[in-house]
Amino acid sequence: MSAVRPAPQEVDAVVIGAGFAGLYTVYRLKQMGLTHRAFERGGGVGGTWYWNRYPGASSDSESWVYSFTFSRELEQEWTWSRRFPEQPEILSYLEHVAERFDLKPSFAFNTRVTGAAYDEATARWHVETEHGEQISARFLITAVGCLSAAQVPKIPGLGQFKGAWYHTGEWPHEGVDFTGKRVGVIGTGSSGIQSIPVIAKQASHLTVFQRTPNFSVPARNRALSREEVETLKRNIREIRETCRWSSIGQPYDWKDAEALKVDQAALRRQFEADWEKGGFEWMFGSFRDLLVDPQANALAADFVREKIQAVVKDPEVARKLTPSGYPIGTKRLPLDAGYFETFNRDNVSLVDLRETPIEEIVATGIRTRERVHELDAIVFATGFDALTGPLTRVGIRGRGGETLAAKWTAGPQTYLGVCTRGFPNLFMVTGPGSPSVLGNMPTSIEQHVDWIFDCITHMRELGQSTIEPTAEAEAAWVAHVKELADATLFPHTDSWYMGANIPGKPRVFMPYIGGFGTYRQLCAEVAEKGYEGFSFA
Ligand code: NA7
Repeated sequence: MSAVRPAPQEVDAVVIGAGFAGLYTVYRLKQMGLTHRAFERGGGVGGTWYWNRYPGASSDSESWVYSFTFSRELEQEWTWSRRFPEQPEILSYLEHVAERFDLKPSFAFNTRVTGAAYDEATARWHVETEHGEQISARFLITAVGCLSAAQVPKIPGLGQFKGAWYHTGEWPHEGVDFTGKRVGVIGTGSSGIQSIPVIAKQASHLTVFQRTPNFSVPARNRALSREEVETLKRNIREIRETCRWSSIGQPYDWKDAEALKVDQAALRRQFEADWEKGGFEWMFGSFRDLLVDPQANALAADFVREKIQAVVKDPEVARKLTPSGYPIGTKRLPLDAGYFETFNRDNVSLVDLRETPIEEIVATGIRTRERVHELDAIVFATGFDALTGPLTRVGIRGRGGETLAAKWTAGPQTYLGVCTRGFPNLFMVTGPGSPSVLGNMPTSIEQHVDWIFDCITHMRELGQSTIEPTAEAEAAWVAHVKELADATLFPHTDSWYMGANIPGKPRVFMPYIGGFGTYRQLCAEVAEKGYEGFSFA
């Protein structure tokens, strides 16, 4: 008897991912009574927080905004312990959400989606998993995260290294004990800056391999008192409402004042006061010209440079750690817990890769142009193929078999960052061209998912089976995203926002930088005008 392939299972929607976005998407699907299957490559819920278990991993948004708003009960029941939640607590929160709303049964875990092809004849998506499952769905909703495709640079010789190596974004679940070990960390982005102070306390020696010195602002993380928690819970609705309409989805916004127009003593006082507060507010709740005017930016950059010089005792190390040549804030600004102080420890050394580049990895460590640094373990804090990487690697094929990767060779083409022409009924939660990583992620996610479900409701009411952007609307949106970015200092810097960290990736500023509140308003207007810029069939 020949093996007959079973007919694909038919559902209304397939969801990929079980992080904040996937969980909320499944919640909404259940609420609307739409049949669905959801897939997650990890063994449990959590997304980013399932994988990024490196020492010191923490959210850079305050806990009271880095959470869901869709349920008042959930909001009141859950109590965060710290100002900035750390990875284990965020993972517990997401597990709680999954249990509380009975979301887990919707997911197949340890199941990678290996392809999704749009069939024009049936107007349905055919989705395949690594286990050979076939599903036919009307809607494909990607909730794959923006920073989930980990990048290990192709440094020759990694295969011969006798020690252990790790990427921060794919950290072993059992944890890693660096006690008594000589550890090398490559990379000084947020993950490096969060993990370096913690690893330094464990390792016998830590060598930090730095390619570009980074600016960083103190997080000043701390436990929340009972009184604070009570006040926050009492005011949570107003706090959240402010986030919804602010520039970066946070409960603060740019000040009306401009750095170049205020008195320099007042500017200094403001910088100092915000520095003491800690957190992103130092930059993104500050003078509104900081990210658009190079001279204003230089005032902020000089302030941080001074702080570095004041903290780091060895003048040569301080020199190497001091960033220059790019505006502060145009690489994703890290928050830290004693990062620069760590370089005053006797067991920490810094290798400036601009002076002595890595040549290869050898059995016993890393060889730079100068010498071999003997290591027992290497930590790659080398980042991600951001925003487009998580989507293009799924193997999504639209009309005529075109892949997303092929369509986006010159940079992502989307309308509102949620849909892309030629891929009908594909919805990308926090896709490129939306504010996504420039805002508080849960705020971005909820807005996108709500918009998607309003759109699906609209289609249901009008009996429409497919939606996709018009060519004109998509081209205009791509141009608008670029125009907004070009009015800022961001495009001048090599950053993952620009795709500059991935060899061969087109140099395009990928997120929408017009402000989260403005974006929310635009999306609402598109919907009010009968989904202007979309065509239905
Ligand atoms: P990032 O921010 O992309 O940082 C990666 C770091 O690794 C950065 O310092 C890079 O230097 C460095 N890097 C990358 N490739 C190499 C090679 N080949 N050699 C040496 N150094 C290298 O990633 P993170 O994981 O820290 O943060 C990602 C986001 O996650 C973060 O912003 C939050 O939003 C959460 P470079 O600056 O490119 O010279």
